[in-house]
Amino acid sequence: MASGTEIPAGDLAPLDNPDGELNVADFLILQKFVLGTLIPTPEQLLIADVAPLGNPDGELNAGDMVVLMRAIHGLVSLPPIQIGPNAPVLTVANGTTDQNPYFLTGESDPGQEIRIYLNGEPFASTGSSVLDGTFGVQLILEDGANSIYAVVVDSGVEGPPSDMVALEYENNVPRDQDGLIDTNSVWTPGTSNEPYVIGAGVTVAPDTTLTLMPGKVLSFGAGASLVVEGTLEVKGTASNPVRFTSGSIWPARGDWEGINVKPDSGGAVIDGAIIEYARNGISGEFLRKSGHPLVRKTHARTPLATGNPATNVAVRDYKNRYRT
Ligand SMILES: [Ca+2]
Ligand SMILES: [Ca+2]
Repeated sequence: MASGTEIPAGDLAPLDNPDGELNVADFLILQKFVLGTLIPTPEQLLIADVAPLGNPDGELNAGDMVVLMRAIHGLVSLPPIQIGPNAPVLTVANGTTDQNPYFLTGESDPGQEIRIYLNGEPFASTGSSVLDGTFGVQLILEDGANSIYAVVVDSGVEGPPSDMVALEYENNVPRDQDGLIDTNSVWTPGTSNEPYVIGAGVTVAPDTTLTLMPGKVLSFGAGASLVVEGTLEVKGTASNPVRFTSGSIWPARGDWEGINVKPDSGGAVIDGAIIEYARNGISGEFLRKSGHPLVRKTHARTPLATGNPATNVAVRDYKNRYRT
């Protein structure tokens, strides 16, 4: 958990490779700092600043020389210096990608927990500490420009950030979708903002996540359905919902089947969706298992679920706008 290191105060020599001992060699380097013939690095300043004793003032002067000389002679003992963690390093260059989710990799001191910021918001954490000094996180990118950086988190306190990486996401996902989705996938509107057209139906395979980003439209062919054996995440918002609709030019209730979440799936979290013209908006036993409200801020212009919604679907902020 602890990511900082403790080093002995006053230990400046040999220069750039201190030996853990205090002697006159350390004093001579401090003297050069005080005289201005040698400029300390920020870390050397931290180590050299030993006075006032127990409450160093960020400056190097004769007082620090006196305290260090007394420490060298064993007349006082200097409390050790806490050096904070090094900033993590993202092993990714600025550039363009068509990968989404995007696998972000980086390096840090082993034992650290890393938090990733995406477009100014905390996106993910490595959770437990980084074991071997490398980390990897799947990021959900937005269309166009994305800014990414990482920080070390120690007991909830953030350390220094990595460099910022600018990543341009170019959506090349085919707009005609059918069959099995068996790799983690993110569908954004893309610059074209064309709908994703589902002809016969798609199935999200087990251990696979399909993420639908705000503003997107899914247009379903006659009798088509979205079957979830893995995980479905719908990240719409009130002002920018994800619309599940009929592909018919004269849409009517029952044109397409609906979203079917299988009992052994990873479940579905549906936020900010419009579900219309389906036979059953959402069906499945997924909610009975998890007990979580999974459908939020969603307008269903179709019956939301099969069975009894009160027991089968936990719903929050849900408005049934279906009219016969
Ligand atoms: Ca030394
Ligand atoms: Ca001082």
